[in-house]
Amino acid sequence: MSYFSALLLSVLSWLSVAAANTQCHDESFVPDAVLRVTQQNITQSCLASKSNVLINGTSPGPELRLLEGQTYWIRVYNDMTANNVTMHWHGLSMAVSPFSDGTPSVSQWPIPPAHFFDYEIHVPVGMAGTYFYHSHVGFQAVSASGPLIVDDIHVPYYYDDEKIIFIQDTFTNDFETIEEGLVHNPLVWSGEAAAILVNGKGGGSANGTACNASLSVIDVEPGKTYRLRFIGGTALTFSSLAIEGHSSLEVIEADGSYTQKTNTSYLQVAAGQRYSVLLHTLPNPTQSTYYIQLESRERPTITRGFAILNYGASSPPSTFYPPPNSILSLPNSTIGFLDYQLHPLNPTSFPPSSAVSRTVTLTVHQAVRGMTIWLENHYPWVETFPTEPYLISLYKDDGIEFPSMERALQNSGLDPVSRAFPAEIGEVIDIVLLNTGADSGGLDAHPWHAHGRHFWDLGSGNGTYDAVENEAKWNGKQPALRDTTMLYRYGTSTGNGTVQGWRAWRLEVTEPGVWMVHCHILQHMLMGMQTVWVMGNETEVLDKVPRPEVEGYLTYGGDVYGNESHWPTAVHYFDTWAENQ
Ligand SMILES: *[C@@H]1O[C@H](CO)[C@@H](O)[C@H](O)[C@H]1NC(C)=O
Ligand SMILES: *[C@@H]1O[C@H](CO)[C@@H](O)[C@H](O)[C@H]1NC(C)=O
Ligand SMILES: *[C@@H]1O[C@H](CO)[C@@H](O)[C@H](O)[C@H]1NC(C)=O
Ligand SMILES: *[C@@H]1O[C@H](CO)[C@@H](O)[C@H](O)[C@H]1NC(C)=O
Ligand SMILES: *[C@@H]1O[C@H](CO)[C@@H](O)[C@H](O)[C@H]1NC(C)=O
Ligand SMILES: *[C@@H]1O[C@H](CO)[C@@H](O)[C@H](O)[C@H]1NC(C)=O
Ligand SMILES: *[C@@H]1O[C@H](CO)[C@@H](O)[C@H](O)[C@H]1NC(C)=O
Ligand SMILES: *[C@@H]1O[C@H](CO)[C@@H](O)[C@H](O)[C@H]1NC(C)=O
Ligand SMILES: *[C@@H]1O[C@H](CO)[C@@H](O)[C@H](O)[C@H]1NC(C)=O
Ligand SMILES: *[C@@H]1O[C@H](CO)[C@@H](O)[C@H](O)[C@H]1NC(C)=O
Ligand SMILES: *[C@@H]1O[C@H](CO)[C@@H](O)[C@H](O)[C@H]1NC(C)=O
Ligand SMILES: [Cu+2]
Repeated sequence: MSYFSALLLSVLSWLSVAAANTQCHDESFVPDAVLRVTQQNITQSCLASKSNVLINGTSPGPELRLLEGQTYWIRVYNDMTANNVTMHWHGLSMAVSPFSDGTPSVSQWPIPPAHFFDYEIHVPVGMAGTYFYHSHVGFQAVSASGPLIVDDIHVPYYYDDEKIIFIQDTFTNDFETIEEGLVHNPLVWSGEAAAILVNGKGGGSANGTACNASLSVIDVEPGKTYRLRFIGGTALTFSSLAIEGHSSLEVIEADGSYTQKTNTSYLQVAAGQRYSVLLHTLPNPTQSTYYIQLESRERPTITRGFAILNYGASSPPSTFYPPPNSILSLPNSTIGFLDYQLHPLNPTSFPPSSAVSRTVTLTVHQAVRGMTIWLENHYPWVETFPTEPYLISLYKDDGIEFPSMERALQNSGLDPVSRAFPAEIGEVIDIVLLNTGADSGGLDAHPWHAHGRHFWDLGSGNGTYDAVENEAKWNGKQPALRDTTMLYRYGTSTGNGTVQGWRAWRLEVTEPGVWMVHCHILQHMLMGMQTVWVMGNETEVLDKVPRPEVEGYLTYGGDVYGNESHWPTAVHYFDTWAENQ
């Protein structure tokens, strides 16, 4: 049997899951976790108090811990009075039921103020790792996010303890002002990050101006092994970071997949990326504290932040402040970090280049058309498109035609009518992201993120992508599975439209669904740097949850959105799935 038909068979058996259970989530239904979203004024770092979207009253929100192999219901309350919200389970997309991915322009209507929505998540065994959750509405995710850890049944690496290092940035203006500016004609830029935060705190400097705010403290003991889980929860900042006095870090996980141990002395964490590293603490530390230094890269100015690695845990805990100057010299160039070095811990079903059925190039370009917008293969994705969530449109058949593969194949993979990239179940696609000079000639670096199935990250380069030549660079070893990797810039400017830089992914299309693929810089998203992929044909996509069960999802504030006087009735997708196995 060919690789292709074996794949199809496994998919067909999965598809037998058509009927859907529904259940009324009345007072007898107890969600596994609850998140409450509010809009409140808070102070962060050295900045004046401003409006932020918080989760359970904090930014980052509380840590969520799931166990692989289980199904969970997470209830999200929108306690705001004037804003919609959704929650996206970043990196877990393939584990969510069709309406649980949390994308307001694709998988669901947003949760209206004073309403709640129950998200269903089934984490298969093998998905243990480091994730996060965040709002997918506007610029809210600058603060509305928190760590999500999927615990292992059997941990493949030994460590004594683990610590989360949740990285965020913050800006002088509040999220609503920034959002208005980014879609304004002409563009009103957000400004550069005013601070980098670790676990919600941070001081340092921005563009040379010092900020002496108290730091987060990571308590450790000598002579132990810690798993540090770094989470790139920033809006804009591409962080380069290192730990004073601790120059050997071993990467063991990237974006929720275990890797073979890979040594590095520093890390680069872009918006949307996660890494776990093993840190072997010093047996006999000569200082009681060491700085963790973080710096922005690929921006016109440097924002610097610090946290503390503390061997001297004391009660009551001490307060620590940033050093007056930089302590560590972090590399200036970001290009190619860990590329061709990360390999999966256990072999995966990595398809060889001979199995690739199609190569899709996704060319990004910044244009000024009054507004400043990002185009993908000449099309932007802005507030005016789509006008309702894409999946909902497909169900209602009232706005968007189901994407045509025929039209897409004549247009580099993008169907210009439905503005989607269609893909057939069973295809193996190389997706090649291409960077180009803006109208002004400028170049930017972009952390591209895929919802849906994780891709094998094939690497990056400055010339052109050649599948066979690139495969040779792997030397028979497999690339790691990722969900967010960098489209680098290979210079700060070039000609208008000149291609300079590529990143390639290999994607095995196995499950029907509608998934976003976008740059994870929140500013760029609002300026149009987003795409949608429709995987599977109309029957395959829409029969996952058939009528009449789907009705409650089709209108804003519909039956599946609960409120004070209304219990929602939700589809139990994975219950059905389990019963049919
Ligand atoms: C969030 O807050 C609610 C109460 O306001 C609480 O019931 C819930 O457990 C909290 N969630 C987490 C993950 O801590
Ligand atoms: C909250 O912050 C916003 C700026 O983000 C400000 O306009 C508003 O007045 C503040 N509200 C309160 C109650 O302090
Ligand atoms: C909330 O979402 C609905 C549906 O997309 C939209 O009509 C409404 O304007 C949104 N409200 C706000 C405050 O953005
Ligand atoms: C950074 O600081 C320099 C010197 O004070 C100033 O000229 C420049 O405008 C600042 N840049 C930004 C982006 O704030
Ligand atoms: C990684 O570094 C450790 C020491 O920190 C060393 O023992 C090991 O051999 C290194 N591994 C590789 C692959 O270089
Ligand atoms: C930062 O503030 C702390 C507490 O007020 C103070 O002890 C420290 O000297 C300050 N550091 C600098 C560089 O100003
Ligand atoms: C990075 O560039 C700055 C300014 O050009 C230079 O001072 C610094 O030494 C460089 N750092 C490294 C690690 O190369
Ligand atoms: C950049 O190139 C595009 C496509 O050729 C063209 O429409 C646009 O006017 C150019 N922009 C500038 C500023 O030259
Ligand atoms: C990338 O290629 C372009 C065109 O050949 C060249 O101008 C540029 O210097 C290269 N950049 C890097 C970082 O090698
Ligand atoms: C969709 O694909 C399935 C195979 O998975 C096939 O049986 C069906 O006929 C296709 N439907 C359409 C509308 O093409
Ligand atoms: C609560 O939901 C029900 C059913 O969707 C709706 O009729 C009612 O208007 C909602 N109440 C509020 C206060 O929004
Ligand atoms: Cu971008």
